[in-house]
Amino acid sequence: MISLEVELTGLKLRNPTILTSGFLGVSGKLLKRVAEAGAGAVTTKSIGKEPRKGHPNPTVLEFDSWVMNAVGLPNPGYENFKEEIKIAKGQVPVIASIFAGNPEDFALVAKEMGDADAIELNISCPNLAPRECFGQAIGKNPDLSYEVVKAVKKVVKIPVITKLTPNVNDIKVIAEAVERAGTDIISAINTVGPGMIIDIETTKPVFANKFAGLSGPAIHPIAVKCVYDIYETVKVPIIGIGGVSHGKDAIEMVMAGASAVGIGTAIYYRGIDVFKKVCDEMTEFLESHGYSSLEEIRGLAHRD
Ligand code: RRO
Repeated sequence: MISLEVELTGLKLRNPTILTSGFLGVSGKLLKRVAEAGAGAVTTKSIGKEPRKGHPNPTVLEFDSWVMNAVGLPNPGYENFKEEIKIAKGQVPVIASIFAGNPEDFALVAKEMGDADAIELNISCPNLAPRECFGQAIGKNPDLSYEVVKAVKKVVKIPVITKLTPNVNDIKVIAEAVERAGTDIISAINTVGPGMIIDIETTKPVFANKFAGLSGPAIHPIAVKCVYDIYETVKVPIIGIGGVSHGKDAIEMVMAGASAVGIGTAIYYRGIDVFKKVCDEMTEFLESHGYSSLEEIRGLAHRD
């Protein structure tokens, strides 16, 4: 039996499937359930300095090939969330996703996440008004992205993952900036957009927030290209996120250069067992093609 174990700078995983930050990361109990269902690591919903309500409903809509969300960073604030991380711990590494509006606040929240096994810096959420300097307002700017990573690296010892947005001219520029600032790992991508949908009967935008980020199978080719570009630019390990629903999608990500993959939206389509299913399908692919490890296929798509 081929081992799917992977090690990302300081983070040992029993398999390369990671629950991405999102709706199953809101409580310690839910994170535990995902670990029990087979994930190699789990990520919390993004946590900020203050409690936030998020956008009004509808916030998530599912389509045949993609999901749209405009959840709007709802969270109880870091003080009220610390206990959930303690509850989630035990089975697999717990990654605390955090967001803030400036480097100082990122550092402040990061310092309080010491019970987590790693921190993910969300500088890539597309669902905020431009006047709110959160999310991709930071991640679209290489200098700001650099400052955030630098500030966090100064105050924490656990591995730092930086999550990039695809909604930029050139993701290589951002990847280079966050590596130079000391990020240990890069995860990519956050949702694409935002986009919008209009109800042609009522003539109104369907989302209360009007605009929403896209995830799921439709964005997978964009995510693969981003991972491919990042792999050409940096040395740090990459977590490939975006439309990973089946083993073949995960294999594609690894061939583009990913060391592990994030799974989130696929839970809507394939259930919570998707982590185990993807691992079984990856193993089956490797065995049937005569490969003996994931290492053997990492970055293969870059060969001439
Ligand atoms: O909460 C959200 O609306 C959200 C976040 Br924090 C994110 O990083 N990506 C996304 O699509 N939605």
